[in-house]
Amino acid sequence: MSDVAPQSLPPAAPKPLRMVLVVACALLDADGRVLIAKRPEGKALAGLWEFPGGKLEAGERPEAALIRELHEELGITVKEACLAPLTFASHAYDDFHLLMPLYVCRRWDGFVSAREGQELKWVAPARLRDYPMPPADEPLIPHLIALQA
Ligand code: 9L3
Ligand code: MG
Repeated sequence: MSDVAPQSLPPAAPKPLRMVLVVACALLDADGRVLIAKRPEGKALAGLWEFPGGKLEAGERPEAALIRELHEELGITVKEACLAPLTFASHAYDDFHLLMPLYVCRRWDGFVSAREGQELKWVAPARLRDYPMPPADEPLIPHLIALQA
């Protein structure tokens, strides 16, 4: 019998996660409250409150995707010049890595309405912690609180 220790294999490299690019928006009203939407039953992360937005389509610019999502979900028309980039969220889920720029928007045309039957709430940034959010959205809260300072 050999007393040479079996050669140990290097640890397997973690499988690279698929990157998913999502854009989100903090719509701010005249009182500085921010709009959050409850993810509906049947969707991933159902019941959690998020900043509205969604996935980029193939070849779409982030701002164009956000303007499209805000129109589809909330029925409002946003001009690109009214979207100000604020920060990025990044979160690794089990099966994909989400990268999500957050924009701030204070001006839009039309009235905010729940076009997809989602529950909507206008919330003071300091109260956002009262609403359970997806892990990507939660770290964005201090950035919104800082905006008001
Ligand atoms: N997501 C997280 N926070 C947000 C948004 C708009 C989206 N503020 C996550 C939820 C999903 C993924 O991004 O895992 C894609 O979103 P959707 O297309 O299911 O709304
Ligand atoms: Mg969406």
